[in-house]
Amino acid sequence: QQYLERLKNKQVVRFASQAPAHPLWPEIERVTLEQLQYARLGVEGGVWQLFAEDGEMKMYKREEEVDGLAVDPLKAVHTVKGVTGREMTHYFFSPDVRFEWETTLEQMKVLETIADDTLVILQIHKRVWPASQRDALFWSHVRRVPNDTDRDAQDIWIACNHSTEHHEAPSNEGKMVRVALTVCLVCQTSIEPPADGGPVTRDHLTCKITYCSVVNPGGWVPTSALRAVYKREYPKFLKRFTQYVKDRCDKQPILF
Ligand code: 18C
Repeated sequence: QQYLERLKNKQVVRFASQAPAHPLWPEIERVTLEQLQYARLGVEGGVWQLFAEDGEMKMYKREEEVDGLAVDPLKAVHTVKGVTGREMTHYFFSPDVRFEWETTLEQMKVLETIADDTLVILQIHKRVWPASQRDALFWSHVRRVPNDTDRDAQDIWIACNHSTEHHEAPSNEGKMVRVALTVCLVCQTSIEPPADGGPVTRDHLTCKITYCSVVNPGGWVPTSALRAVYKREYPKFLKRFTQYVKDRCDKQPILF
């Protein structure tokens, strides 16, 4: 009975999107669920190295190279009060607000709307002198996932970005170097209900965030310069993005 109920829940989530009819769907489904599992694994065990910390925010990396190019996987955890996982992932996914928080961007274009929750996006990033300018072409998907391990807990929300190809933006045109990326933002809300039984407000919300990213910068970049950019840009991003969502949601009705 429990199994059937779980299955039913999963199907409601799955078929709520129009994306399953798209040829990219099997990959979107697979990568998103893989990223969810990967994000849920802890950072214990000695392979992750803490490289930045600020209050509740902790950022870890694993130093890895492919053909001499640093592709260090990054995992960050953070706890933000006053917002829900749905709100966090919504603003991470929504192209309408990307320039409000994403400081590495020069241009962005939605190349295809696969569904309300699934887009193909082309981004041109700011150039870091003296390296060549980079662009990124990826599908972006957001969804709610029922919490299998604790049925009383709030659902989990995930936004996932993964490199793809698109006929409108071949990678071999122009002087831009294309990066390859797999990124996810996984969020879970907890509610500390008011002791007096009153209504739940933003004061009772805590959102636990895990952000994972692997970026292959493409072309050639010296490892030390690249690691210096990572060290500066990732903490800046996560602090700015989470503050943006807090400010944006303040005084707004809660979106669970
Ligand atoms: O996840 C994030 N943002 C999402 C929405 O934009 C999406 C984007 C991922 C970023 C891909 C990286 C693109 C290359 C950027 C190059 C320029 C960065 C510096 C600009 C400074 C003014 O998922 C949040 C992303 C947070 C930022 C990540 C920085 C990653 C750096 C990658 C370096 C690539 C090589 C640049 C050359 C460096 C030369 C020393």
